[in-house]
Amino acid sequence: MSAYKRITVSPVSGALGAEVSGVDLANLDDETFDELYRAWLAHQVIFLRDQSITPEQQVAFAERFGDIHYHPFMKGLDKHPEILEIVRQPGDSYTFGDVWHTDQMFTPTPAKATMLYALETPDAGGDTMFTNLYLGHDTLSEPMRDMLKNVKTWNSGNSPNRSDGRARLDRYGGNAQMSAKLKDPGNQITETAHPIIRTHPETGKKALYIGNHTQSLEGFADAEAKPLIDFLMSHATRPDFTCRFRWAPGSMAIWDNRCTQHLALADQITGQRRMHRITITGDKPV
Ligand SMILES: O=C(O)CCC(=O)C(=O)O
Ligand SMILES: [Fe+2]
Repeated sequence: MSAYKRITVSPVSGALGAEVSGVDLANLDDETFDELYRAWLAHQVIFLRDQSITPEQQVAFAERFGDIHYHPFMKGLDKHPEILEIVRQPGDSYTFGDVWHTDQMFTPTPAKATMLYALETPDAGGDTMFTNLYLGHDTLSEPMRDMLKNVKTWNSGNSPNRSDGRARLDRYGGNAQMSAKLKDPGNQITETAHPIIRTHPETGKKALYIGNHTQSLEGFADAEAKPLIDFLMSHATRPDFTCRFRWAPGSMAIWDNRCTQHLALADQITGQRRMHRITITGDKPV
């Protein structure tokens, strides 16, 4: 018997991710939302197709997940500051989110969820990949997990060692529409330590909480931390821990940043790609 009465849930890979049908975001009742939320916790990222919603409807849907998070470095739409519009054109040399990461890991309370709604998509290119950080944790050896038990990462929003050492303004130069949205974070905190093994507050499962914002490991010498971070990042993003989503206009992806990483593929796109993104505030990782 299916665990769901209103929705149909079809996994897209052996690792994580499921397409969910039977949901109309323009007309969503509480029972359907409860099933969708359960599917989201179980599959870590869910994908909806053929949705047609206004910015107001997207904001209302997002608020069912929690409070809206505002990106410290990026401006939202003038009329809808909750929504960050992500745009890429053929020929742009910068792709927003083009390295494996988990959203806003550099803040004390990183994003719980991110939802991306596709308005314009190229015929080919511009897919998004996701990886399962529960698997990243569970497949480490016992001695490695033991060693990491009390280790903390140090994460930065604006000096990623791991993006050629270039700060945001410099990196975003290859995409005029994204660099125009950059803003000064003011006095918001953009560097934070977090436990590298985190317990998901809703599922109780342990995840390997690491991403490209991770610069170092607290108390470790750089010569010790770098190879360890390199190993853990390549382990966490093993192809068999991932799934890949191909967008079409009206597609929506909602991912759980507490147990996944994602990456926007910086491949060739045949036409403009334009998405509406909202993030939800999360808890302090423990
Ligand atoms: O555009 C995408 O596919 C994802 C970009 C990203 O990293 C994000 O929206 O958090
Ligand atoms: Fe992201």
